[in-house]
Amino acid sequence: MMSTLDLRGRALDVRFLRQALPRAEFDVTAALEHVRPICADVEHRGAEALRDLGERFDGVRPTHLRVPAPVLQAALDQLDPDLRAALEESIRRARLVHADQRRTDTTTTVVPGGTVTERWVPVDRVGLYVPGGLAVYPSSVVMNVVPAQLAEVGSIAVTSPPQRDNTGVFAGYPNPTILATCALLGVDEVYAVGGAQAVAMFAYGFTEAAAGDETATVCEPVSMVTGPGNIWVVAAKRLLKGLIGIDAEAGPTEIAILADESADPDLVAADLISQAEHDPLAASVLVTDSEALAEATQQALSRRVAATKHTERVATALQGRQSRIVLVDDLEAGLAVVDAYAAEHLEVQTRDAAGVASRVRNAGAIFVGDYAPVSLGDYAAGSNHVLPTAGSASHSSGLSVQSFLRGIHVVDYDEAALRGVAPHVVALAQAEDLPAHGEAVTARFSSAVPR
Ligand code: HSO
Ligand code: ZN
Repeated sequence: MMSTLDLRGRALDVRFLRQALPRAEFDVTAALEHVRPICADVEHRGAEALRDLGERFDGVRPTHLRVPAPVLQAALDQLDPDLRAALEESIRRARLVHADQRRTDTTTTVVPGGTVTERWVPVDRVGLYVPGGLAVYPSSVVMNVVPAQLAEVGSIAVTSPPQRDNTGVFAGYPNPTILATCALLGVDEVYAVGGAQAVAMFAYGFTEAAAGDETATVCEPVSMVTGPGNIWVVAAKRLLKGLIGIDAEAGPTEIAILADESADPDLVAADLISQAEHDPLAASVLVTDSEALAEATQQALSRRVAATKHTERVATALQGRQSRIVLVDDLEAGLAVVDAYAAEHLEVQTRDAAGVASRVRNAGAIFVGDYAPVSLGDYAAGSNHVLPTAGSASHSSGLSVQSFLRGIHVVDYDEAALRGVAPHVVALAQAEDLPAHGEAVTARFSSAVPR
């Protein structure tokens, strides 16, 4: 089912490993040219452009770009009770974990009379993108909104594409489960806009004049856009980055599993399939020093892939160039491979899984042992599921409270403290041929230069 990469007896330097385990093709650069005119259209024509683009790309011309409060309430009222309970538990656990990520301000006394305080200030306003269509992920609403709320972001808006199949009160609006999740989380500013145009809407904002007995709609520009999306959304985020902050460019999802012969091949197969289910471009990688496990996993995959709901999508992902069973000499080599790969999700299914996991350096999130599958983290572990993909786990972390905070250094020196360090500032300024920098300090202590 999956092809094997036999690295036994090979020297495992990072450059070689990166080439040997490529990601799927995900060409954001090419998509940039398509989204550029879309974003410009939203910038110049605002609401009218958003409606036209909704009609063109989502097959729906939304009557109201902003979802009215009664529609959000209707979505919550009709939410299946079991699903509501699951979402509530997911929210509760995520809040527990993310509450511990909150930062407190710190003040360092550098010298008597000279302090630097780091003040953590939340971003004023964020826009959260929630995909629609094939991928309807209320769990992603939770994973984006919870850290933003715990960071105390003052204003949170959500957008999701209008669904062409919606009927009744939901006609022309996003998926009702998405709307209900927003209502559960207390988010009341929700837009029926998807794709690249949604990112542009958040970046530029729009105003729509009142029509008839309706009040005007104003979407203020946001400082930051987060949330997963398809390639058009990713391209728009890249294009507008700078004007807005972004979380990360999320690529197709990935799971790597580091396993030895103690692992259960059926569980390994189930977990590889679980993430392959997202996308034909998803990557599933098994790294093992056990040929027997590799063989047994192949057999388990054949059985499970045939029986699972999205057989075709899963099979395409598992057979793509981005998915592999990697054979290594020993766990040491396995660790080198998973570190070079820097998976979005890494499962460790080995003896002393916790010990092995503690040695991993590069991964978006690590799942330890037989009872912590990635699906648990996707929905209800309390951890965040917005994680770095495409190897970016080697330098970035997943979405967190920190993502929505800025640490502002507040510098407060009195006269004596500045006087004490003045010669050093002057010396450094002279070394950099920036004498006016030094003069800004000495001006406070002499009147050598006329005021
Ligand atoms: N595994 C995905 C998140 C997700 N899974 C949402 C199910 N729903 C990326 O981490
Ligand atoms: Zn998932």
